[in-house]
Amino acid sequence: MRYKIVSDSASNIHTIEQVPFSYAPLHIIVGDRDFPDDDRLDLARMEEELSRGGKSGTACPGTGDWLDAFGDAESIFCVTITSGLSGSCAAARAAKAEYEEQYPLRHVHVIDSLSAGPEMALLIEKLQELICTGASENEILDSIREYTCRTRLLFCLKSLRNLANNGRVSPSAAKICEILGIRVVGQASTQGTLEILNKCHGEAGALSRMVKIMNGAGFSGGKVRLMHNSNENAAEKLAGLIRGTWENADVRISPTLGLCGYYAENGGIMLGFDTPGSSRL
Ligand code: X90
Repeated sequence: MRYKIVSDSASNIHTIEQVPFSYAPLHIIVGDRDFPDDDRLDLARMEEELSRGGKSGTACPGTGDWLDAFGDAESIFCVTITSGLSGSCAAARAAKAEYEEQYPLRHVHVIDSLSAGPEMALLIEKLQELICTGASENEILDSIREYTCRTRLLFCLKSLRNLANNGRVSPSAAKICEILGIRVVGQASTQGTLEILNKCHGEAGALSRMVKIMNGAGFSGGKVRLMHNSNENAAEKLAGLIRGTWENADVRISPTLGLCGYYAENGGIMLGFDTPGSSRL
C-alpha cells in the first residue's frame, strides 16, 4: 500500500520524514495581493503589507489544490483545519469524492482536526508513526480516531483583530484585547470553534494559566507542540514551565507560517498537547 499524508498549510508543516507528504496552501489576501501559504511565502513582506492596515482576509484551498496534493497515492490520510472555521475540509471532501470516482481502488480518509496548527501537527506525527510501524489502513484509522480524543489545542493571543474582521470571533470578544496588556487564553472547542477561557493581565499570567489548563485536562508529560508568531521568548518560557512541571514532556517549538501567523497575529502562541486518556472528561 502506498500511503501519503496530506494536510492544508494551517498545520504549519511543509515536510516530514519517512512518509510521503504534501500540503494544500491556504491564501492570505492583503488588499489586492494574494499570498499563498507555501514555501515561497515571504512572511516579512506579508507582515509589511498587513501593517499598512488595509482590508485583509484568507481563502481555503480549492478542490483542485487538494487533488494536486493527493498526487497519485493509493491511500491518503488528509488532515484539515477545523470545518468549524474554514471551508478547507469541505473542499477536501469534494476532492476525495472526485479522486475515488476517478480511481476506484484508491482511498482518501479526510480527518477534520476540529483544530489548527500544532494539534494538526500532532495528528500528522501520529499518522507518520502508525504508517512507519506497518499498521494496516484500518488499524491506522482506528488509532487516529482514538488519538483525536486525546489531543487538545490552547492559544494565547494579544489581538483578535484579524479573527474578528473575518467573522471567526465576535467583535465583542475582540474588544477585550483592546485593553493594553490583556492576553486572551482559549481553546479549540469540541465543535472546532474558538472558545475563550480566560482574560489575563500580562503574558506571565497567561502562560501559567495555560499550564493549569493542561494539568486539568490530564496532561502527564506527553507531547507538546508550541507554535508562535514572532514570540520565541514566550514559547521558551512556556516550554520551561511545562518541563518544570513534567520533566519528561516532549516539547518542541516552531514558528507559525502564513495562515496561523495571520490569525494568531504578532506575539500569538498556539499549543497542542496529548494526554494518556480522553482529555475531555
Ligand atoms: O478558510 C479560511 O479562509 C481559513 C480560516 C481560518 C480561521 C481560523 C484560523 C485560526 C488560526 C488562531 C488561534 C487558534 C484558534 C483555533 C480554533 C479552532 C490560529
